[in-house]
Amino acid sequence: AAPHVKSRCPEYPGSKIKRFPVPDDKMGWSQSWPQYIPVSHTDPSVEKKPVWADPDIGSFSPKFNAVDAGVDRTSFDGTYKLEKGKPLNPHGRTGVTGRGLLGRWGPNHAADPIVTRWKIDAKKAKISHSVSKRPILQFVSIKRKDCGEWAIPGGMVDAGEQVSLTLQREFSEEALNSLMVSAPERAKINERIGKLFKSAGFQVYKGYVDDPRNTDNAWMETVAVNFHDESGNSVSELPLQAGDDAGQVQWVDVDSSVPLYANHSHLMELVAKERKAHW
Ligand code: RP5
Ligand code: MG
Ligand code: MG
Repeated sequence: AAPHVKSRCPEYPGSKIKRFPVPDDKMGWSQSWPQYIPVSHTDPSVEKKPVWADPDIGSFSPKFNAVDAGVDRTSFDGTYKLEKGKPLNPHGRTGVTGRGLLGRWGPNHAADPIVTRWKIDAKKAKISHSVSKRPILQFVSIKRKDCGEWAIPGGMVDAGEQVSLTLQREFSEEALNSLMVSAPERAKINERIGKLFKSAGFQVYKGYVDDPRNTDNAWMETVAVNFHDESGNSVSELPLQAGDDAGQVQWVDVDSSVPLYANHSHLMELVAKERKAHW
């Protein structure tokens, strides 16, 4: 089974709320556990009813396990169960009920654009790792403002949005700061990255994300796609500038020792394997 560790982190992000501790052998819903008393939590930012969030269950009963009004409520893990009208996390207990920081009941769909190039020296020769002897990949990484962790510049799929568009949009917002420039400037940015993002890319992963914001009733899922600049002259020269929920942005070496947000280290491992790069 995919790891379910960050989804059980002791303190819920952006709060002082302590999750009810869930041991490995009590994760599954099929295990009856009468002593389980999870904490209910919905962040004030979600309760404010922003456009990206659902209303509370009760007044609201969307079609779960279906695409409903443009919102994809299906899970890559198959059909999820409901309990008292609320979706149950397919990977089991997390110690928190409600939505926490997540807007949607059930799956919250994101897309993760993994933009890579080879690490090169002054003479433009690929640099190999001294131990693995394999060439080193670099990817565009952002430092998340919410937790300070380095991550892939991913983001939520808007209602009705094509995932291919989310990938390009989130990359331009977080790594190129496209939200803060004029419309013509934004068009120029999209023209520069459009070719790379229009290429098929390598679909790295599609599924559940072990994200610290997950709860018993709301969780992250993603489609991660690798766009690789083999020659190093299409995106290498991009003027990286952090924007939106990113505090910093830079090219980071792909290496197993670099800690990353949520399950992003696992995603980078899959990219390294595919490209026969150092890991
Ligand atoms: C992670 O959260 C996903 O892998 C994606 O990178 C990210 C999406 O959430 P926001 O960046 O919009 O907060 O689970
Ligand atoms: Mg974003
Ligand atoms: Mg983001």
